[in-house]
Amino acid sequence: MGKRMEIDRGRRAFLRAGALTALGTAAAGFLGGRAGAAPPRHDGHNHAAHGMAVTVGEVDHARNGFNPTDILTDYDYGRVSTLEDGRTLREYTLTAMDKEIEVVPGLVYPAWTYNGRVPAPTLRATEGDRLRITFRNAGTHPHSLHFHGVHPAEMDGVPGTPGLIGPGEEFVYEFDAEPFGLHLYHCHAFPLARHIAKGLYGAFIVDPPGGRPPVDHEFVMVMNGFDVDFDDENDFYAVNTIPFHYQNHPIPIRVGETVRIYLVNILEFDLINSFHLHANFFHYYPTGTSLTPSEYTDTIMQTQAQRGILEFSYKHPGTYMFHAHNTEFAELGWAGHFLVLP
Ligand SMILES: [Cu+2]
Repeated sequence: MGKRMEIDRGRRAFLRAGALTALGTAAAGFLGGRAGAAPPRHDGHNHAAHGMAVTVGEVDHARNGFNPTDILTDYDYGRVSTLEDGRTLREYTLTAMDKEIEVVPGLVYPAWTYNGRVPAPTLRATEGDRLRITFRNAGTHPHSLHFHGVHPAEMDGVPGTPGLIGPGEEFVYEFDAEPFGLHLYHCHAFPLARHIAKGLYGAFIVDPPGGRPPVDHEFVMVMNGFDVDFDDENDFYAVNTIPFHYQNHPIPIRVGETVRIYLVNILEFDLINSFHLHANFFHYYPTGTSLTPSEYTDTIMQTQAQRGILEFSYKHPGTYMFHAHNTEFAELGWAGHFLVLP
């Protein structure tokens, strides 16, 4: 309990300080739901204190260079060619670069990114494909690409291997896409927590030969967070980086349409993250390495680097929440809506 109270105090102290400085007036509305700090309305009733937490205004997606709505369905299949042995070769280029990202309106975070976005591009291949990834470090610190999957030690991207490179250097990773499933990649330079928390991670989908059964929608969701005051505790939580994005911009689907979510947890500093779907249940495929679901549920949890595939459809039209069932995370940004149309 002592530790917990310290964490809470630290966060609140930051949020209070932020309201007066960096967060500015726009983001002060964010505090309304969190701490009841919004100014009372003319009838003296503090409406925000009863409603859901939410950000006021919009971050500048164009300046950020990415939009979480687009990230849901943005898959990078690489530059495709055929090898002499008939196998498919997929070539990708990833560049590490320092970049400021507006996380909530008015609050800019000095991120480290692959290709200028957080999360990094979702790389997608089919099991057995050859992958060739040219990695350039245009940042100010040593970085690497560490893939989850099966590959030789020298392609593992950890200290002591050729894949950990300094600023201005380049390295080509080459290995086969295996096993099929939902994986991820991230920087493995030390201190690891800092290199991950700064934004160097992305989803890596390996489809089974022949693919999964077709669905109406496939969405990529990377659960992450931001420690904007660098005290090794997260101040904001999100799916695909921007807190409350899918609450402010609900994801439209239709009754009866089949939905597949590729869900990855990369959250640093907190032990466990979770996903809860409202008024519905989903089939869950841990790590996506089997075509048979292991569970039919409405809530799953993942520790860092755990991931899994969710499949569901909605029976009734309406607006439905999805969010971390760690309630604190939900109130600090990890909450969204599906808009289910008739
Ligand atoms: Cu790094």
